[in-house]
Amino acid sequence: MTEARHPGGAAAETRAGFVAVLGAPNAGKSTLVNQLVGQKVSIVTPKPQTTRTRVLGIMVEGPAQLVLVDTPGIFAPQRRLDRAMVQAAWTAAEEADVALLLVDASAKRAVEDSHAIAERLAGLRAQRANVLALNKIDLVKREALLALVARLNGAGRFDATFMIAALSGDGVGDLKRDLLARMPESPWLYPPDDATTATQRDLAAEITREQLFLQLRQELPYHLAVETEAWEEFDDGSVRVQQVVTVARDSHKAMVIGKGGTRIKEVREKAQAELAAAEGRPVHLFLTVRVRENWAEDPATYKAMGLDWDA
Ligand SMILES: Nc1nc2c(ncn2[C@@H]2O[C@H](COP(=O)(O)OP(=O)(O)OP(=O)(O)O)[C@@H](O)[C@H]2O)c(=O)[nH]1
Ligand SMILES: [Mg+2]
Repeated sequence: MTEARHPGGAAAETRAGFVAVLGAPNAGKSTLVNQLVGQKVSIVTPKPQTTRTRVLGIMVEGPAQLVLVDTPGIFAPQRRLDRAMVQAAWTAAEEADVALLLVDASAKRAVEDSHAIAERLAGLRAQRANVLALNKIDLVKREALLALVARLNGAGRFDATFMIAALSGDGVGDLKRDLLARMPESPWLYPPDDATTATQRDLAAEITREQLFLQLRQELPYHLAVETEAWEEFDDGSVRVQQVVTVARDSHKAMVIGKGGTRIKEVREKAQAELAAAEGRPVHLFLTVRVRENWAEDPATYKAMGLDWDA
């Protein structure tokens, strides 16, 4: 068909579009985006609500460019920050060419956690395709998977269903081919070598936040933010990165720093090593912990994170 309209030019026809990756917290959305892009563009932890804003991962295969929109998990929001995170996910779905619902098939409440999202996506289907992917199939028996598909897609709400393990990449190739084929004819949306729209400063702050998520207990990771304040490159090829960890209380600051500074030292060392590997050059990371009681109730915080204050 394309050939008929563009004689001789069919092979050069490009396609591109956005795929919003949606799902309950901890479904493996960021893991999947990193797997599809082929490098880490979004942080991953075993804790829910790791991703706080939309993160774009970009990949090209053949004539098609996929722009994957990693989103914060969708859950019943309590705080203003939670509300803004959930809204960011829905905005991504509304703006995308394809909505991909990712479900943690190993979760006890897999259906309950995703049912409302599936319903709302069904309502958006007039404008876009909805694809369902059951994730973490390495942890689940096949019979259980089939039962889960029947419950989630019984009403035929989805245009396609896949079973994957985002972590190992099992099944991800088939999903990728399906998504690529769904992209509309379009010029590419980003330079083909770009893997993300996030800046080095953003990525560096996220790497530190990932360490804080991994190393701090209970609710503490949800009450802090990280920002890169300075990024200075030297002639010897190294880079000096200065970041601030903002917490809401003195007691939180004490826990982030740890006894004799041991916790912040460990966070700094791990984040610095990962950043140096990502940058492919020596990195000197400096962390300061600051108390700002109302950081989560400050419109400037939301603007900096790309979230909507009024969500
Ligand atoms: N066993 C197994 N674990 C997985 C798989 N995919 C992701 N995980 C793990 O699931 C956890 C959550 O992964 P994330 O990618 O951070 O999940 P997310 O959906 O982005 O989570 P939020 O950003 O918090 O909403 C991590 O510990 C991952 O390693 C998989 O295919 N198999
Ligand atoms: Mg995530």
